[in-house]
Amino acid sequence: MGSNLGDRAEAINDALRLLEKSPSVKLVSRSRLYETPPWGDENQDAFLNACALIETDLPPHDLLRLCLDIERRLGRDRTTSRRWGPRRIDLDLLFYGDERIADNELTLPHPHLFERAFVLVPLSEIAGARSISGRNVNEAADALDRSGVSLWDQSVTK
Ligand code: PH2
Ligand code: MG
Ligand code: MG
Repeated sequence: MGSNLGDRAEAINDALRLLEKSPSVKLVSRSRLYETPPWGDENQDAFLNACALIETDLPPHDLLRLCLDIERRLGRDRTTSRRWGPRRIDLDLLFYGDERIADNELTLPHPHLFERAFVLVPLSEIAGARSISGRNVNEAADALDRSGVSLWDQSVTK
């Protein structure tokens, strides 16, 4: 999950609440919030990122549709074509068990997962011992430059 527009923490927490509301989703655990420098398109505000581990009986593409629907309900504007640009809320699927999928709609595991400290640092909090595509999440997180990635202090008003 990521947000860099408006009340970022609210967007992520609202997304989690809506996910949990689905009868097909059980929230197993969630990471804390991290403030992270923008990746890919550096000319934008810092993100808050977090990861959640869920159990679901939805097949991957149905889960993707649920995520897109939640993004829409939280006011995500997809009319702007700026790649990697600012967003109110972004819900990305990182992996789904050991499934490998590559079609027009969905690539799993997420193709950029191992390049991004903003993904691996929160992910290692809730799934550090897990292996994805044969790589251990904790080791991959430790191997990345995590400069600028910091635990977000919610007692500080931003
Ligand atoms: N998401 C992107 C592009 N860049 N940078 C950070 N720090 N966090 C994100 O969630 C993020 C990003 C595309 O979805
Ligand atoms: Mg994304
Ligand atoms: Mg996305």
